[in-house]
Amino acid sequence: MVSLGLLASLLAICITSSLAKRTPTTDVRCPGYEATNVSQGDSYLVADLVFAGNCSLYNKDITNLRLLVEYQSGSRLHVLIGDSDYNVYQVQEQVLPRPRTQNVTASSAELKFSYTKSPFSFQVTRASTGETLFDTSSEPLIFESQFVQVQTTLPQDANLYGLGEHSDDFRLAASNYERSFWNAESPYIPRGRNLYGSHPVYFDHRLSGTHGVFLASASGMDINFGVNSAGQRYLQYTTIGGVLDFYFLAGPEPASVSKQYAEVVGLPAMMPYWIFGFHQCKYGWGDVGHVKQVMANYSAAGIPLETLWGDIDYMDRHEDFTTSPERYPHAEVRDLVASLHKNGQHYIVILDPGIHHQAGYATYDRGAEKDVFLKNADGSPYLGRQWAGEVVWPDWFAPSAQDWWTSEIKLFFDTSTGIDVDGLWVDMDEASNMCDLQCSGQAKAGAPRRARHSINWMSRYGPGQTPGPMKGLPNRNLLSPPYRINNHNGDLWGGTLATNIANADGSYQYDTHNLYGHMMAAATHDALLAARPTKRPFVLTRSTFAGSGRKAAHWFGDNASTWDDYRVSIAQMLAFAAIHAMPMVGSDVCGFNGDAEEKMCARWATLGAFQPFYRNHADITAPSQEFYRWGLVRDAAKKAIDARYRLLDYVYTAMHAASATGTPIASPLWFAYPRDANTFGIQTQWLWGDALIVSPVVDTDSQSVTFYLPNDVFYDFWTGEKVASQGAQVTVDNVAWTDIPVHIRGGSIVPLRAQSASTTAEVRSQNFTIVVAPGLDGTAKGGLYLDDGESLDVGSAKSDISFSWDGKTFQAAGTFGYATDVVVESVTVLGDSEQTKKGPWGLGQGFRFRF
Ligand code: MIG
Repeated sequence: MVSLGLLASLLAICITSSLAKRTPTTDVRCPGYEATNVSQGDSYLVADLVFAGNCSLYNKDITNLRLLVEYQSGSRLHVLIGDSDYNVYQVQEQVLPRPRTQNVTASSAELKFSYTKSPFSFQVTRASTGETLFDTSSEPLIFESQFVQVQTTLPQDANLYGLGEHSDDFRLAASNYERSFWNAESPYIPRGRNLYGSHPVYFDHRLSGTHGVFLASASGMDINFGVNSAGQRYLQYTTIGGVLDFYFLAGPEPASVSKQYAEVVGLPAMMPYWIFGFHQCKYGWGDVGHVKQVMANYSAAGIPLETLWGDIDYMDRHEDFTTSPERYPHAEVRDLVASLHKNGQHYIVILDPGIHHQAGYATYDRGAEKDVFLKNADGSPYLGRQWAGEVVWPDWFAPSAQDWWTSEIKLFFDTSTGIDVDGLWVDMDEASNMCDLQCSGQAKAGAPRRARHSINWMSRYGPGQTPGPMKGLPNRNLLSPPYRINNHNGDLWGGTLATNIANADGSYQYDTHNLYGHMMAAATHDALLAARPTKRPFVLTRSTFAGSGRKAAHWFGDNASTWDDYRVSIAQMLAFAAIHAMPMVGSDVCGFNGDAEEKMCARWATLGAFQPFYRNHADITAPSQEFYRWGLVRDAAKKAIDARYRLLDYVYTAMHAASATGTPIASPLWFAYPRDANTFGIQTQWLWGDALIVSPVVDTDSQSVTFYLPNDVFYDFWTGEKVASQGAQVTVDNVAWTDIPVHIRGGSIVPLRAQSASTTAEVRSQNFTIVVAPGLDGTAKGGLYLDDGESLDVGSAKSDISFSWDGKTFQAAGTFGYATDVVVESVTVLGDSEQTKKGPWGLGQGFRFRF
């Protein structure tokens, strides 16, 4: 299946590339726009942008644009350019709620807006340094109905990150590089291609500070990095529609940009504690007996297993909300779940968006009854193909879609009569369609269905503006627009839904394609919340959009069991955790496609243990790769999980900070050492929380690693040994297959459980031991957040404890609302003369003592 899909997409690339005219062949220089009727208040500027001549590269130019500039906060500047009639599509407010302006005065803001009247261009500068951060003057703005282009110049030595989802370098290539956004099924996560998600945000890191640029657009687009004829580096956005809705984020510290971005797209969901446990999945577990065997094998091998996952194997004829009567009888699956729960373990199953188009299949019947499926222009159901065969697709904009999805989930996953899952996994939600246009016959463009818009948009439009429907301009070619983005599936509709299909709110798949998975994940999250109102929902989604972290976690799809994908998993994790406000991410450990090899899988077992989402998963055509299958892998996994679980509360504390403030749970070294240029290109080491640096062996089949330690003091996590560095490459040889180098940064205090356990529930009853790693100045600090690990609203039943060490005195202070019998057994201060004080100290109140 996978290789067929790959062949098909390669074929599509070959066929379409000859047709593709992706960049203007003419050297006509478009004249751009002229800014008129400029009016300015303390905290905003509005202007008309009037087209200054003739250009029409692909479509007719939109002659009247409207510019709105808002000083939204001291660190956030909003610049919106759209048509003056507000017909051009904008991401629906309920899909991506945008922040309201706090109306700060322009003079108090860190980011300044300035513009050139004709041809219109704009600049964003940093007030404190006068530095230009964004400047569109090198090329005139082009704004046609299906072709929008704007360019900014970049510093010659720019360090740019983000623009996921991709499998390329974490620090983006400087030139001859293109990022395309069109969510797509992407077997083997090809390099240089559009993958499953779209996050049009980048961080630009400079020695003088870091800033972020977010283009709040779901439109298909290409972003090109190049060098112009004047030798100047640039970044160019080319979209096939939508408005230019920019949010500029001032930083200046790297983590402040992460927080400011989370303020725009939403703070990440707080995860349940148990989700940090180790997960095992596989496509192709033939029956429930096999699953029970996996569970037993883990237990026999003494490897902690937190969660088992059910792939589409559990379903009857691949229909959502069914169990196979022969292979996964309902009663036996319930039995499996009961025994997992009895052990403190968990169960999660998959759902696909394609709903079998089959009268008598109850989920379909109820959905048809509630009118929740996408339709052709003539009102007939829009058909496609997924695992179940001929399918219809939920229209997440349909008024009753959420009700229908919620009630299906409540019914099937009923805690007392159904499959009592602990979370849900949504797959194929790009949406991935195995039979694109053909299944429905060539879909024809039709009149949009009646638009409904209930949101009050006024505040986003400046004084006196009445918004239009913002559901997309009429008379566009929605299947084959004249400018072709570089989609690896060829046409926009290749391997997905026809882009001329209207959603229930009058918008089109052409404009909303990149939101499909984001919306399915959100609907699934909201359904779980309705079903289990007091618990934090857990949803894992393959397809994402900016802000998906608010409701979901993500894995990086169908990678391969290769060393290269092992390395890439680090860059992908860094992009999502540090840049895209999606902390709970990870790759299929040991790789999805192909055969995992013992040494690689051993390394990957240790690598995954220091990343947020830790799940071993493989394809139906791949051999089984559970950790107990090889001696080395078993030993590596045991050691790594032991460390992961002892650090669970440290990581959970970082997760809490991520969800409360947007601080990343994992980040590149330059987040902690922003003035050390040696760190800017590092993509095989990372900060795990803010105190640990992980530096795995990354070379193929190697036992050596060379990593960088900035100018600071560190302590080996495994031995406590002090390592002073002037900022140097360190080479370590003979790294055992079961080992991974990890260092504690001087200046940190790390709470650890004194012992690990076989489930996260048992970990919670272990006592703590605290490690103090004094910094160069002899002091250190850290924190510990505790709650019950699962309640959505913990009220005051939480502890938020700060630890400090001034060289002589250790202190724990803060709030202590979470009741626990667990104590701090000991505090160890690392250093030349390591010292330990034995407690116990209770965690019901603060304490301090001298060494
Ligand atoms: O085309 O449900 O990425 O994790 O095992 C395969 C079967 C469909 C793709 C997912 C993968 C999952 C598989 N799915």
